[in-house]
Amino acid sequence: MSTQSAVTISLVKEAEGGPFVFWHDLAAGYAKAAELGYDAVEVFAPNAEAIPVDELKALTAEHNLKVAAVGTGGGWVIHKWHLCQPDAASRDNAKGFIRSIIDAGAQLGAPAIIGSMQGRFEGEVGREQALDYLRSALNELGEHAKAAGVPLIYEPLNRYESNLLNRAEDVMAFLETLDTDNVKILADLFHMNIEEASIADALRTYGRHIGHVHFVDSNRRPAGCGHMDYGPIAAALKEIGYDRYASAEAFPWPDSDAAAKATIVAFNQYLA
Ligand SMILES: [Mn+2]
Repeated sequence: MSTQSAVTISLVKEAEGGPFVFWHDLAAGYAKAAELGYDAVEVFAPNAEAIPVDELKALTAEHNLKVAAVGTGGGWVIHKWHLCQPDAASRDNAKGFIRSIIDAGAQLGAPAIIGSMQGRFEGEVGREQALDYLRSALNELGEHAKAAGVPLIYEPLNRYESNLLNRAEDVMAFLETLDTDNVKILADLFHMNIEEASIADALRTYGRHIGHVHFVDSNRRPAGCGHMDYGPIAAALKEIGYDRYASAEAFPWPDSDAAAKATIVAFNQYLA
């Protein structure tokens, strides 16, 4: 099996203006994704209760599209919770929020993604303390996801969004300190373009640990609308035998339909 295609649908009002292709209408997003030949959708909901599992199961059956992954960023965008906050109550809120999204996604066979919910170190929380908080949370949530039958996806971010782990070498060293074997890496090409000397080499460093890819261009516009060099990226993904999703997490530029179309054209050119 080769790489599968996916496209994002955001249901989060507070995230408007963010890098998601389709917005607020699951049925319309599924219909358009199916028409363009996508394999799956990635759903970003404000919380677990807002993930309509039954409706998604029906849409999945109707359009023969799977749910590639579910996002957890609503906990940060709406509540400003994250896993490295100084007080235990806030960290527990963050973990509970993510745990409930893992459970909802698992009913659809979809893993949850931890991106902005990882947080950052600042103030009274130093770097090592924050990494300890993150390690503990990933161990706990990774094992929770394992029991639910899905991996847990951890997304390294660029330096402007988190100061914890920005580069593949550092991420891999950290990953080796986890007790759980159920945490996979999300390789987001936009973040990697900012941080890595070579995106292709970084993908090889991650190797079999990659569980999801955010397929997007250098400027967060859809693939093909920036200056990303996809040839070496595609070659690296093929070399490591990547067979999960390349998901369009891009601005709806110039509009949602055109962004979805541009991405699937680039996907078919490089990754299909
Ligand atoms: Mn991403």
